[in-house]
Amino acid sequence: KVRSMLDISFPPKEEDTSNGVAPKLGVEASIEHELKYRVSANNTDARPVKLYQSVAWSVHDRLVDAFDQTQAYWKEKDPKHIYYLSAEFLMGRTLTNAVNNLDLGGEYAEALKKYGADLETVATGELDAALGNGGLGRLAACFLDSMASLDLPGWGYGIRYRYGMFKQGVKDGLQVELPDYWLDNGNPWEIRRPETQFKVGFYGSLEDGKWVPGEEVIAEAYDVPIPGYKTKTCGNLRLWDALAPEEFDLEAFNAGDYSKAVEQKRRADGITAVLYPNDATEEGKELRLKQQFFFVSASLQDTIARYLEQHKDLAGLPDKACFQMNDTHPTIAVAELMRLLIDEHGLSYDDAWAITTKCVAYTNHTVMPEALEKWPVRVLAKLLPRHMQLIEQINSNWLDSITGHVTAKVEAELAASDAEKQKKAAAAAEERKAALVAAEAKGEEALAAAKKVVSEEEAAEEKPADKATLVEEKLKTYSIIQENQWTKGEMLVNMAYLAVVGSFAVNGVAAIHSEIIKTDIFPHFVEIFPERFQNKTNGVTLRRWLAYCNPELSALITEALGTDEWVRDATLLAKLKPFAEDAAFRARWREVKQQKKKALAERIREQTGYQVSTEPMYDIHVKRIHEYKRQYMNAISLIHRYKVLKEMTPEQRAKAVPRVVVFGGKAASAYYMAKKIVALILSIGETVNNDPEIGDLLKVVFLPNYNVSEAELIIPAAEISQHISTAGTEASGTSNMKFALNGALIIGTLDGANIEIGENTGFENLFIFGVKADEINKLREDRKNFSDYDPRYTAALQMVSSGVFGRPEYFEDLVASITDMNRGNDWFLLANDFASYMDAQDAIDELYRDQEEWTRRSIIYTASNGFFSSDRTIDQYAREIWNVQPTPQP
Ligand code: Z16
Repeated sequence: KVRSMLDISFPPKEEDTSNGVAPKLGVEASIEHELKYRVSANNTDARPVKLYQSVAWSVHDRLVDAFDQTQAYWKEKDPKHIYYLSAEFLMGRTLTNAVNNLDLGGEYAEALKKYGADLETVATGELDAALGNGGLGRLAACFLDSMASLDLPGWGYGIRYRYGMFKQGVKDGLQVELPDYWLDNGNPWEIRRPETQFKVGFYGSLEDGKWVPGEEVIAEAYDVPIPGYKTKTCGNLRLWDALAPEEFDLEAFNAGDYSKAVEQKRRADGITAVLYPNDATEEGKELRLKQQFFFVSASLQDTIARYLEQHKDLAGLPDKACFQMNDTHPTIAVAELMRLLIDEHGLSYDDAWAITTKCVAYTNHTVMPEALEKWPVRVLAKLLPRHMQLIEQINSNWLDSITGHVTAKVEAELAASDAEKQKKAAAAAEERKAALVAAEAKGEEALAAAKKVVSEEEAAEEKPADKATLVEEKLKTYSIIQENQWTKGEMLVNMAYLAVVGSFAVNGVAAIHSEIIKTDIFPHFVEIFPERFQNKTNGVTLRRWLAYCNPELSALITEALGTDEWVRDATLLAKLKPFAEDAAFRARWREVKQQKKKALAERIREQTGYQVSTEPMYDIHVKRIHEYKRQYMNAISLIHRYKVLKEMTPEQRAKAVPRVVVFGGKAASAYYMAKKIVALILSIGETVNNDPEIGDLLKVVFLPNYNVSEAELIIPAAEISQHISTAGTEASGTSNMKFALNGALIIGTLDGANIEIGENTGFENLFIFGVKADEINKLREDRKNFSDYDPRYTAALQMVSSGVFGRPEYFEDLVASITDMNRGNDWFLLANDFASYMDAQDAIDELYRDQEEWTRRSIIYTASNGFFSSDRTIDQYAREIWNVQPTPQP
């Protein structure tokens, strides 16, 4: 701890534990108080943002009470905690969630009447906390909500980026990136803890085995209270900010060199400045590794410090702390925990390893090779020399421990493959012996000739492979440190392997994904520790993703079930099933959907200027833009749809099923193809939406800046949603669950959690198409000879190339990526899946004509997917991995 001089204790507590003015005031008085004193606006000029700020501060004070009480209770009870280490937490807005989880919705609504405002409008004054890219970061946020709601002692640990996920704009038909300065209006949801600071070192050297860092920064804590749903429990998300040492050490600052201090500040600021905007692709930048180590080191130091306040012996750490590593981003935790235990706390290597491997668990979120982090030894050794040394030791111990296993494997393989060879060799040797005997009988000359033949034959004989070499070769495939397959001679640390070796549990995020990681990514580790591998199918919080984003549908569900308990116990949703057969209920269900479509149409007009009707089917495709997610295939299908509509007679058009197709999603700023996909969708929209012949029959909308708040508006309005990744590429997907729970039907591939959604909902209720994951490898091999292009596909691409949507040169690369066998080569198999995708689309149009059946299915979706509540997921983590018990306050 750096700031021990500030560790003063509070004055003795009074009976009433509330520690601020506001909670002693009623809701109405507290809003007034905040308006006047904190926000400095009088009632008459309370503009929306100011009103938001005062309401937020008023809620903040109530959160702080819940937070202090929970944390004090947990400190006293000292239960085992789960620490969720994640480089990303995609929280979105907090106000609505906090008010409703605290069960204060009614009171705040009432108090706001005075200002002629409602909570929903006031809530739009808040900027999203977008400290994450997409699925992984949002999953972490859902998990925090569920941990608190299940009264599980747990904290999230991450980085307080000053700039979150960039804001996406559209200019001249292209994506532009704008900085996201989300702290602009202050942040009422965080509590700065200047008393909680830790030093984090970088660079430097090892002197007598001791690490002397060449650069040091200070990690300072900010706490974000996480209220559970209708429980006293309030968890914590602790985010770290980086400060230069001189910023707090005034003396050194004064004595030292001013410009050096400025430089140090600049470097420290850089660490927590901005989130890397890549979803499931890695940016191998040193600064990224610096961010990872920065938050991991601070979090581990913090945990150990708090543990040691109450316990003497670090051997007990595994009984009190579990660290869940969210993807490989925090994997340096394995080495850092070792370093802290050995170098800072004097444990032996073996004791430290025993503790580490009982404390750490790892979740894998992707099988995409470009996303599996591999840090060059050169980079790691420079930034973290002691950690590199420890990783080498971990690796050599690991390889030693499995040499017996690998040798036995090689022996078995040799035995199998050589048995045949040896038999042949023995027979040949017999023959040669006989030849020599025969030659000897014929005399000297014949014998000499025969000997010559025999020695030639022996030389030509296949030697049995050298076992030692084979063992060495095989061991390399298990090694945490491996040669770069592209850059010979460069050594890389495979962070996923380090995570598997250092963890007591490894899990995937959907059933199929957890199988694929066992067969394709870590098969050799499964041989050694089969029991380490688990599945934890993802989930989403029903609070944010149904109850609060869709209050209209929630009210209907609650009315039907006669209770709102389903918000806590999602399995109760199954009781909705009979209502699917009730025509009156279906009509009301449709009415709600219609209302949500209207809200989305309004948003579309605001953001894009396009006027869309609320009558057509709302078909939604929102997620990060990525080739594997195949927004491009959807775009091609829409070109075909446009072409067909153009070719129709007026009579035919009158019978067509109209659609509004909404795309949303960000392309990583350096992702060349993804940006072209965005441009193509925008261009198609530009042409189609302005074609008077088409009118309401088809609208193609790209809604800019898809984020958590936009999702809360979009998802409830969806009638069909698209999850069409190439089978085997999407680890899970989580928006598929949100759409299903909001009664949107799914068109999708047999990939990720789509499969389990199909199992729960009944596959006959989904529009499933495309090749299966186990066919992918073969199909990829066959691509060179692929000739079976669907004529609709070819014609649509021809329209792109010929400039129907403008800028044909700009789209040339994009077209080539799926048609030219030397450029991209259709890696994600659009051509293979296109025809079956179109069949599924036709089936959708057909079903939509039958609104009663459509609505029936919609209800079935909501009723069937309670399984995908993150409460279920977290309960499984808590029981099957973490061994953490609910610890509610009495
Ligand atoms: C990410 O969002 C995901 C994986 C990953 O390795 C890195 C990032 Cl930033 C996503 C997966 O792509 C998605 O399938 C999954 O649902 C999500 O993580 C949560 O598990």
